[in-house]
Amino acid sequence: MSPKYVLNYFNVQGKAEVARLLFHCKGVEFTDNQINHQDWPSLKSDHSRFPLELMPTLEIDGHAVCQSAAINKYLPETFGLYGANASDRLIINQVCETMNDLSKEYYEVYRNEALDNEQKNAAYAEIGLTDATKLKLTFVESLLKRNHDGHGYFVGDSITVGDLVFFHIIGMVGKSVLNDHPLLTEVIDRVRHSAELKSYLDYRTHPPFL
Ligand SMILES: N[C@@H](CCC(=O)N[C@@H](CS)C(=O)NCC(=O)O)C(=O)O
Repeated sequence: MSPKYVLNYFNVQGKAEVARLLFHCKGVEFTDNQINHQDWPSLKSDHSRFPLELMPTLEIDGHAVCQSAAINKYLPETFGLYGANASDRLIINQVCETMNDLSKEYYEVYRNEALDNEQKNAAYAEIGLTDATKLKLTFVESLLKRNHDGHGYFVGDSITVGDLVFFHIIGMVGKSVLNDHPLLTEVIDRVRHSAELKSYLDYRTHPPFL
C-alpha cells in the first residue's frame, strides 16, 4: 500500500512544484497542503512538521522530511521517474542542475527589493538574452538530442524528473527563452499535453511565485 503523503508548501509553485508534478505524473494520491503566508508564522515552530522552520516538507506516514533537492530525488526514485540506469540519471541530473543554475539568476532578481516590478521584468528579459543563458540552453538541447534525435524526452520513452524540472523552470522564466530552440519547445508542449499531467495543468491556479 502506498504511504500517506502530505506535501506542505505555500500556495505558489516555487520549490514544491516539481514534487507536485511528480505525484500527478505517477497518479499517486497525496495531500497538497497549500499554506497561506498569513498562517505560516504560527505554524513554522512545529518542528515535527517543519524541522528547519522552512517549506517544502513532505510528510510520509506522518514522518516529515525536508529539503526540496532531497524530496525531488526521493520521489522519482520511489516512483520510477528517474531513468532506467546510472547513465540516464547522469543526463537527468545535468539537465536538472543546469536548469536550477538558470533559475537562481531569476530568483536573485525576484528577491531584489531595490527593483520595482517594471525593473524586474526588464532584468528577467535581460537574463534570457545573455550568452550564459544561451550556453546553458544549447547544452541542455545537446543532451536532449542524444535521445530520439531530440524528438522525445530527455531519456527513454516517457517523462522523467528531468523533463519535469525543465518544464517547471521554463514555466517560471518564460517560454520566450526557447525561441531559438524548437526542440526544447517541443519538450514543453509534450509535457504540457501529456495524458498524465494535462488535467492537473489545465486547472492549476497557484502562481509560479508570489
Ligand atoms: N534549501 C531549502 C530552502 C527552503 C526555503 O528557503 N523555503 C522558503 C520558501 S521557498 C521558506 O520556507 N520560507 C519561509 C520562512 O523563511 O519563514 C529547500 O530547498 O527546501
